[in-house]
Formats: sequence, C-alpha cells, structure tokens
Amino acid sequence: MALTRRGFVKWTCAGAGAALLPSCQGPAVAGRHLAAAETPAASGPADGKPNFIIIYMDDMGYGDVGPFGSKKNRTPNLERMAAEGTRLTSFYAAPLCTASRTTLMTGCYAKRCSMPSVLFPVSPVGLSRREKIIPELLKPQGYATMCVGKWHLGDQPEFLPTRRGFDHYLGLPYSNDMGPAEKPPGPKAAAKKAENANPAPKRPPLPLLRDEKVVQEVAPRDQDRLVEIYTDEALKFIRANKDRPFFLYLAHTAVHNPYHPGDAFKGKSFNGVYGDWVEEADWSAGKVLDAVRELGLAERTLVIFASDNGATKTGDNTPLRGFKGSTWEGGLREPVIAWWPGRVPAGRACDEITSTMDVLPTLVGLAGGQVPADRAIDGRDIRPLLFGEPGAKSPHEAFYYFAGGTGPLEAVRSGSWKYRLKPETALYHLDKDIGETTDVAAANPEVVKRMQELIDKMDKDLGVTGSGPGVREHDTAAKPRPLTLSGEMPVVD
Ligand SMILES: [Ca+2]
Repeated sequence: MALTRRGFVKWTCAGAGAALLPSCQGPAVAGRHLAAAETPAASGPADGKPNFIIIYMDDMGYGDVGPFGSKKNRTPNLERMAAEGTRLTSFYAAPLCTASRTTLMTGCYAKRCSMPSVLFPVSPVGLSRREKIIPELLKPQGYATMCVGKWHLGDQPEFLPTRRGFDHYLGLPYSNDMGPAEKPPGPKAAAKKAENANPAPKRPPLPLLRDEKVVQEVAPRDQDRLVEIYTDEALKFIRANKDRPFFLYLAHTAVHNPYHPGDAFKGKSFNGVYGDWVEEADWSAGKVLDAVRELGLAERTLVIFASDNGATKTGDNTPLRGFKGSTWEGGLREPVIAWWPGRVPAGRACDEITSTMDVLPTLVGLAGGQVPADRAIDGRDIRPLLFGEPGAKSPHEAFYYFAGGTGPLEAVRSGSWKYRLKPETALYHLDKDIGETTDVAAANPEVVKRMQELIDKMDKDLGVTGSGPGVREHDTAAKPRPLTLSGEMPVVD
C-alpha cells in the first residue's frame, strides 16, 4: 500500500469549534482577513494562475462533519480545514446525484440542461456536448485536469470525463449501488428469500475506468479500497503537476450506500459503518491538504470541500429538515468549506446564498478565462464572498429548488425567506427557523407576493411545472453499451 495511515488514530479535536456563525461576520484572523484589493496576488508558476481542487462527497449530510456540528463523526482534518478557511453555510447543490453534478460542472440548474435526477448504467442520456464545463473552460488557460471518482453525467464513451476537458480519469462512472445487487449476509435460505423479494437488476459489474478503459470489475469487497485508491491517484496528480496550474475534481464514491470503509477504518468510529466511512473521507481530505502544504502550493491553491446532496436517514442533516431527494433544506444544502491560505479568510463562516453553480464562473474567473456569453449561466462569480470583502452579498436574487433537480419547482429562497409551493404553500424564515418548522405566510403577505413574483419569473425561463424556453437539450447516445472488461453485457444469474 502506497499510503500510510499514520496519524489517523491520533485524533484530536483542535478545530474551529462546531458553533455555526450567523453570517459573514466571522472572526478575522490577524493578517488573514484582508479585503481582496489588499490581498497580494497569488504567486505561482510562470503565469501565476491558482490551482483548484474540488473534493465532492456523495450523500454526505450537512451535520455529518465536525465543522457543521457533528458530535458523532470525528473529522479532525475538516476541523483544521475550517479553522484555516471559510465555511459556506447556505451553499446549495441539487437533491440527487446526476442533477447535482450537472449544476457543478455546467454552472446551471440541471433542469436547464435537461439532465435527470439520476442516470442508471447503459443509459443513452448524457450531458450535452454543447455545454461548456469547468475543465473545458480551464484547458485553454493552460490547466492540467483530472477527474477522480464518481462521474455520473453519462457512461457512454462520448460522455466520459476524458471527452469533456479532463486529461485523465480514474473512477466509477456512476453510483456504487448500481452493480449487481450485493448478496445479503446471513444463512443461504434467508439470503435467497431476500433476493427473491428484491431481485438483482440485470446490470454489469461496477466498472472501474482508467480514462476510457475498464480496468477492473469492482466486486463489493473491492469497494473497501476505493477511498484509498482515489486518494492515492489524487496525490499522484497533485505531485506530477506541482509546477503548473491544475484542476483536480476528486468526487468520492463515499459515503453513498452500500457503505465500504477501508480496513484501517472499519469498526473504529463511534457511529457504525457509516461513521467509519465519513472518518476515512476526512482522512482523505487531510492527505490532499497535507500534500498541497508540503509541496508549497497552499498559497496558490483553492480547495473546496462539499457534498452532492443531503444525507439519507443513515446520515445526519441536523439542524436541517428532510433528506436526500427532497427540497427541504436537508436535501440539498451542503457542508462546504473553502480553503486558500492568504486569500480565503480563516476561521470564518459565510451564510450568504451560494451554490455549486457558482463554482464554474468563480474558477474560470480566477483562471483568467471567459464564461460562455452566448447562453444563460445560472451561477455567479462569488470571489467577493470567498475573499471576505466587507459587505459582500449573495449575487443571487433567488435560489430555486426543483424536485429531484429536474422536476417541477417546489420552492424558492430569497435572502432569509423560503417559500414552498408543495406539498402545500408555506413561508419560512430560515435565519430564525432553519429547520422549516413554522409557516409564517399569513403574517407576511408582502413577502409571499414578492416570492410569487420570483416564481413567475422562473416560469418564463425554465418553467414551474413544465418545460420553459430556457431549457436546453441533453445528448442521446445511439446505441448504448455496458462498460465491461469484455465490452459485452455479462449474464446475470
Ligand atoms: Ca449523491
């Protein structure tokens, strides 16, 4: 094994503390909390462009990590990251995997790109090649690019990361529960009974891809090593590209069901197998940050830690209401930390509305590139918020919550107000009521009227129930084929 796990057991809670700060008024650390204009330019390789690393978890909840209040899972590396960086406490993705990854890569609502909530293996659907995604916009700026981990924007060759601006790819192209169903443990008869009740779908074994080639069919036991393999690959990429600007998208399979922590973490947490895997993910983030520090890249590298959607009931979205798949806050508000020593203020929280969609314009802006001007892009450049400029406000008049990411509009947020259309209309004041418990619509008719105006505005763009004029098409593969070692669909007994 190339990696050591030394330090994992030496856990200490030396982080920022779990209390959530209410706004962008976080404690300034002397010499760190500089306005952007006062901040020295990143000194980097020849052209001085910063590096970007996005660590994207799968199904990790808002309350699953220490910096966002977890008392169950030990996440000392994320505690340190938060102490050295800024927590984004009102950062939205989408309620499900494919939709979420679409928002991140395109800077647009998934509905705008006609991408479904979740893609299944051998689907003909893929993200349109007419969309310009982050690595495609960074390549002209001289960036080395790599995607490690879960892709989920189409598993046909024309949709894979290597066709979309990534120099290289290593990972599972979709979710880790999309192989043949895992055999339930226990006596053979009970296992057979369970299988009959829930028959295994006829799916190919999980394919581990190196660029566009299947290099391994991943059996359940093999999943135990995914975090380690992904981390190892990420570190190799960072080291190989230390002298030039790079973009690393590290999209973990963890902590999506079925849970497969590595051997060094099994049974070690106080929160069962799920906690074990969260703690391994924390270890991985620590290894990435350590590599950046050790290579002397910290002051020219922006690292963003986030999750793609909320946790299921196994995880913890506290203090938010709801779970993965819903448009309650727990479905798509994420635990997010931005880290860039010297640029992103340390030990601070920003509660302004931000989103996965903002990553594209922000990174492209930092790289000196151009966001496409010939189409609607929903994300905005949030550098003023990231860099802690005094008085910086969210660039979003509103954030829209679509069912599953691509379904009907279910809610809208503007400032502290969130207005729901379904299951029945209701108004919540998220600053006072983050758990969405008390409908205050009757006492605030003017707010309701303004929220309805925002909904009408979206109806003219992407549509509220149907499809509006602002929706663009996804692509469709003519003859989708499974990704297997042989290239053939295996027989599933
Ligand atoms: Ca997910």
